[in-house]
Amino acid sequence: MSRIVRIAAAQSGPVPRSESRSETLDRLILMMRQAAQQGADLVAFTECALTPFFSHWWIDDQQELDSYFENAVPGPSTQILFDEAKRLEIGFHLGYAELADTEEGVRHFNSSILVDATGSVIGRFRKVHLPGHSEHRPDNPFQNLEKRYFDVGDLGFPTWRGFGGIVGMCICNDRRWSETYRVLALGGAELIILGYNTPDHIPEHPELDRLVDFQHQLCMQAGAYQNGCWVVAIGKAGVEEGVSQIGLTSIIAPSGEIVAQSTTLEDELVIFDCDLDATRVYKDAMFNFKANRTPEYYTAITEQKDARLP
Ligand code: CDT
Repeated sequence: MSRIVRIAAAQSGPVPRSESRSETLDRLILMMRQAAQQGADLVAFTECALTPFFSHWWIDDQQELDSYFENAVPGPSTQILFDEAKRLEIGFHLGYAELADTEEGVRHFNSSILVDATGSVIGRFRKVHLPGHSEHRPDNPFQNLEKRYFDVGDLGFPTWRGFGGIVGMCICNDRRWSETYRVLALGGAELIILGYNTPDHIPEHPELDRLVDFQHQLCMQAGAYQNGCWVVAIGKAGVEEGVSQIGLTSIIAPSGEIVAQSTTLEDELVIFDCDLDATRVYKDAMFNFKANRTPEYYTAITEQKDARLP
């Protein structure tokens, strides 16, 4: 049996601060049209796809900071994406900065949505693992201020039925945490979609620079294999406002193999026919959770005194 979903991972090249929101949307719409022309069921855009990745510089003025956020999606600037997707009968995934009016007040989230081919929102996710720091580090070549600009996502790691299977989302740094994949897979995820903005230099740990590409792939390949999931990872690429980002947009099979990857540092579509039934051999055999996981023993082990961290 096969359940094929043709996925177009739409890598973004640099988005300069001088580019207007509608110019950036034009780039996304062009890629959406190209994806539809190539028969894609789903086009997936990156983390904070509507703007440059503003966590890379210090912003003092709240109004200026809020200008990078969307009050509602669909909303005035993004309705055009929904209309075009509906016209083309293609689903999409979009990462964006979300300004949310919650019961606890206004919150800033690093969010993504999943939209089906009729233009209806299937799912919403808010990034849980926020990297970086909250204070200004003027001696660094660039900032990583997600801990200052965003609140921790409050929706957990839900999964949804869509595109003939079960789909989950996470965002960028979430991909480095094994819990992300396991919680999504416990929710039945067969396909995990994530966008990212990953610099090729870590100011605080330059000794890790040589490993950035390797560790980007390592965590996703392991997450895909150990959970029998497809992982579709869509990057920002190239030098954006002085920050060089890795690209390496990738589609990873449940075997853990990278089956398609970007080759440029620009806007680029990476397309692959993902067979959701290719998850079965892993989910039903090697990583059959029901037959093989023993959570009651994991708890017993971590509760043993000797096993505790100092
Ligand atoms: N956007 C985002 O989460 N970026 C982080 C940078 C971490 S620097 C080690 C990432 O995990 O790619």
